[in-house]
Amino acid sequence: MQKHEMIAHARQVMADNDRGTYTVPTHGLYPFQWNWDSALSALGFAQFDEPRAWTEIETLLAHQWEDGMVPHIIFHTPDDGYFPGPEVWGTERPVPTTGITQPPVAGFAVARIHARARDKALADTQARALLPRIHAWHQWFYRARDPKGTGLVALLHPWESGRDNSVDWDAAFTRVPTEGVGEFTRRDTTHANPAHRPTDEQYKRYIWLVKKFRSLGWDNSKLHDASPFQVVDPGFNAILIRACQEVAELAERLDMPQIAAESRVMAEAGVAAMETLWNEDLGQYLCLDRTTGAQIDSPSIGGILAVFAPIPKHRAAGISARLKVLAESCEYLIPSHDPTAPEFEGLRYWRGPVWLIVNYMVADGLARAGEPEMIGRIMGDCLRLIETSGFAEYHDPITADPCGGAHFTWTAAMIIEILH
Ligand code: 9WN
Repeated sequence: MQKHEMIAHARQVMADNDRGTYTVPTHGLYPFQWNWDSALSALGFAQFDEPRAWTEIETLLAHQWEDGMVPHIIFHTPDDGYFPGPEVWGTERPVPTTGITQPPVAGFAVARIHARARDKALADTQARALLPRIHAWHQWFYRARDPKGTGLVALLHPWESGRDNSVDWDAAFTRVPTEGVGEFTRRDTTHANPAHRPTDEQYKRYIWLVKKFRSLGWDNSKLHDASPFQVVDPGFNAILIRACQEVAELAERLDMPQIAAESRVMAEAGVAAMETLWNEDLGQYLCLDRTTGAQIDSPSIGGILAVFAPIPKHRAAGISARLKVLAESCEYLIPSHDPTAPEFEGLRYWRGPVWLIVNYMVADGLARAGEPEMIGRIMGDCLRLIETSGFAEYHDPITADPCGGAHFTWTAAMIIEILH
């Protein structure tokens, strides 16, 4: 496929999923606005329609909670094609939202869109309006999800990670009960192949956590300590740290010194604390189970995505070396789980498949760290996957089989990013 054809196709996917002021990840499977999908999709919009890109992030942040949290789903219009819908979450917001969050990539997206904006006046106005809200979200993270001030935030629900059924959560999930979750009907498996999705057993635990947090009135001053699931994910923290750093730099340029100074402090503490997640045997970062205090022995993409943060140069070189090893066991980088590990499943969601958004962030981190060796391979694999199998939600790293939902917004946005 020619470059211009691929871009045209990607723009069509984005247009089809555009609901005017926000995009849905894909029609049918995900009929609402998702947090990190929107931020990453805005990067794609910005390549051809800057006002539309800003609107995407504006809409997301318009639904920020009073305590600073930015929810993971905004249920703009009713749709019973997705479970769990607003009635399960019961957050009682004017426009219903979930009560948990997602990777805070919006700060990075705003800085990047601002940096390459053609309409500088619009970019300045938008960034000035958005930065205080994004900063409040970042501060919320360290207040609500790092109450002991370790420098790293914990996830309280796998859906917060964006990597819902990663092997990383398996051991910690055994401590989440299933009693009392009641009967429910999943809707995802009517839109996508059940073999590509999480299991029913995992869904029971996802719902148990939702009900637990709901019983606490979604009060974020209580949720952290009450949750049996508290996992520190290097990938998630890397996104937060990078966002804090980008916000610091942009705030400085826009003469917002307090936001700049506070953001810098959060980013520096985060980078220092990331070191506790490094695992020398595997040559990558690992998750930490905060309830046991132990590292989680699971070689997933979370520990590779850590390179998105401004980690020390020798650690970025370590991640590049790790990618070289991973490249030997798959056809397409980057598998979301090490293909040589027994838990690897090439088609099942976050237990093996390649996700273009992760590839994009890892490649960006490597470039920033001055470690270019694997970037061409990663970006080339993204293009080969789409050429072979279309704009799927995710792809098998060995066969390129398209998985999950088709016609996917952020997959299209990443192709637009890569080809521009
Ligand atoms: C739950 C929308 C979202 C992504 C996540 C991805 C998947 C939802 C689901 O889809 O999660 O949030 O129901 O499976 O794991 O990263 O944001 O594309």
